[in-house]
Amino acid sequence: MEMTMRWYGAAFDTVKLEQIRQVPGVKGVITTLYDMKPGEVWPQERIHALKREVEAAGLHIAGIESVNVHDAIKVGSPDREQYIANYIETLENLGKEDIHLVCYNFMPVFDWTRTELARRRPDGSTVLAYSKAAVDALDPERMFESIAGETNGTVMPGWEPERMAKVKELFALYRDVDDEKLFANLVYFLEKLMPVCNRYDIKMAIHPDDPAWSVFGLPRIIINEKNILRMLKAVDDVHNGVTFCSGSYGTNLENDLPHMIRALKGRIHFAHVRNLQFNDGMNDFEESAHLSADGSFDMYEIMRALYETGFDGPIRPDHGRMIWGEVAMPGYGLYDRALGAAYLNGLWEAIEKAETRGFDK
Ligand code: CS2
Ligand code: MN
Repeated sequence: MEMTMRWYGAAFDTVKLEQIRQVPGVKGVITTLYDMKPGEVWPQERIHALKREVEAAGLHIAGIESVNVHDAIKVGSPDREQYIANYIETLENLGKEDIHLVCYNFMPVFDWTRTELARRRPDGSTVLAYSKAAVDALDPERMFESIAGETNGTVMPGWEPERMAKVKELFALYRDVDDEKLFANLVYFLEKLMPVCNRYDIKMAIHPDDPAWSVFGLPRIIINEKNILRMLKAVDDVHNGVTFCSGSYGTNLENDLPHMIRALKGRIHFAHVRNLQFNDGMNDFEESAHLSADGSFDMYEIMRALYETGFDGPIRPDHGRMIWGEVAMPGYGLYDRALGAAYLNGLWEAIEKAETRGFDK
């Protein structure tokens, strides 16, 4: 595995590449052209410039998160052909710049859903949290307004204000799209992408739906082992793979994370590792520190499953807490993600050495 951190680009991120460079073991960033709208073609010159900028700081681009998918592709409207052609052109431009990993998601309307961006924990840190009661009480059209005041002035991924202004139209677009239709549209999209992915060896890594169940009656498909295996089989090419995000699959306590990792062996191209603490079963959870003891997951078992299945892609500490007075994009401050990276590196080193040397040497 390769430890990385996500970086949104100099114009959007509060964290600097020079700071990321100082996190032990981190040589790669997962980045994006954050201002590109879903459906736009990413110009090769801009990808090239981004690459140079990252390399000038002594780092490299380990992958892209995300190239967002236009809603026309998800709902399967006739104009999807144009948007798929644009997506392919973007992949070509990434391939020409020697980039081989693309994370994306296939969630309708909203990307991840949280009801609080700054819930205070007993140690004074603040974290993203989800409460079913809050979701149930919320008019989805008000979802964005309800959290807009907590973004610390940043633009959150998937929650771009221009998109959120059109939430009503977006809901109308998905009126006739159920899980089966969404699945068929995903398969259609992936089949069209595979030739370019094969030509440039680009691994597509779908990010799970977060939380891993339907919110506001919208279809959700990338939520459990059965559905992902179905998707991997439907387009049975190694370039059709997944981003294993423990904090997203883990929202559903029925998902056995180490078991899923083993079942997806060979098709996990990217890993997001974070911990959650459940307060009232799945009705309420918050994003804890990465340390196993701080949340509900056994992080050692998650890392061990990745190790044992020969995972060799980029990994990143997913969201971190806001600590030490930092003001940053919720989930994406420097300090707690750096602690997460160090902890995950420590687990990995211990697992690797125990495996290769044995405990008694
Ligand atoms: C990420 C997602 O910040 C997060 O929660 O895990 O926004 C992720 O980047 C996208 O869903 C991937 O397309
Ligand atoms: Mn994630």
